[in-house]
Amino acid sequence: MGNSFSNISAFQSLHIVMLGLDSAGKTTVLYRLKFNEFVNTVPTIGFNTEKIKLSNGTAKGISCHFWDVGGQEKLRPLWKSYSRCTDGIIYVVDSVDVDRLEEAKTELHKVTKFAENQGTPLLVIANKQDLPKSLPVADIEKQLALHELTPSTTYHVQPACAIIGEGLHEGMDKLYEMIVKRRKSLKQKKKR
Ligand code: G3D
Ligand code: MG
Repeated sequence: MGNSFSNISAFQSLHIVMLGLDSAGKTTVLYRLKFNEFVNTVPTIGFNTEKIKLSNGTAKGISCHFWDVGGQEKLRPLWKSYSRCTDGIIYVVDSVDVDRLEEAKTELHKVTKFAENQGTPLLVIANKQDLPKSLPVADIEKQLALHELTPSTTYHVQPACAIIGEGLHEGMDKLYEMIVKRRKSLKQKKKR
């Protein structure tokens, strides 16, 4: 019995890393998911980590261990070790910060090219959609050249506003769905 997601037990914790340039909204996403309310953030020096049981959507009840790694240039060398062998990568983008989209693209492509990250599902959060000059998801997808990512990378781009939490649960459902699909296909490959 159960649905198509039943092969990940509610007791099993998923390991999720959250990356993105400084000020994209990563820590706001983390605490919004944790407390279901807005928490004022300060720039992350190093990382924040939280165990969160998802409370909504198809992934409801699933435990996730999130690592929110600082996005300042001097901290980005850390991304490689934090993203290694995770179940999923969340990449948060400031949809208004058009001037830094090229930089965001370069850093994202670097991360998905690491050997240990091959095939790890990717959720791109197009954050700050509440702001009037925010770029629509189609433009973000294009500017980040997501179609040029390694063919094994499955991804979803989710418009969101981390301050009020809009789009976050939908995004987590998509990520969860991609993680389950990947596990199934890895299992089938092992059987062959
Ligand atoms: P980071 O962890 O990626 O560095 P933070 O980013 O979570 O610290 O957020 C950086 C700033 O963006 C914060 O504002 C935060 O409130 C704001 N922010 C995060 N998400 C959203 C959003 O969806 N919409 C809007 N309008 N702002 C958002 P401050 O003023 O503290 O720098
Ligand atoms: Mg932060």
